Amino acid sequence: MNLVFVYGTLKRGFQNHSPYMDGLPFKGRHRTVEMFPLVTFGEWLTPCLMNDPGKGHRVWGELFEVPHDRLPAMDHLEECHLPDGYRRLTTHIEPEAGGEPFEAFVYLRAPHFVVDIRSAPVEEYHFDATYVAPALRYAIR
Ligand code: PCA
Repeated sequence: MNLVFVYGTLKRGFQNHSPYMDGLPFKGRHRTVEMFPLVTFGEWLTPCLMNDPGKGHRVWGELFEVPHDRLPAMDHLEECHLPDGYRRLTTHIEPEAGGEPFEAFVYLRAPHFVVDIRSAPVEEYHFDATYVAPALRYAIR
């Protein structure tokens, strides 16, 4: 079992949650211990936590328990196999409900691959109906 902290479209009710995380145990709202820039970028308005600790905000997201066999599809969605994709790394997070920080996986992208930034850094990503999920992009382009 893996702990995965999600801050973007993998959160409950967001576009990529049901296809990739349906039925996985929700472990509550959490916040990163370190600050990171959370921005949207590119023509698909992709939310992205930039691997640039110390800038931006302590970021809010949701923690889930993810079995090993569910990780490959999530990693593929986040383009971990591509040079400019996200990387599933660990960071410390803190429960909103209180308690000690602990480590969880999080998808981060190297700052030099985050081009065409469309928003100022925020502490929480809110639902954006104009986000275009990867599976739908072929229909637009
Ligand atoms: N999905 C992942 C990373 C960015 C995104 O949209 C998440 O929600 O954490």
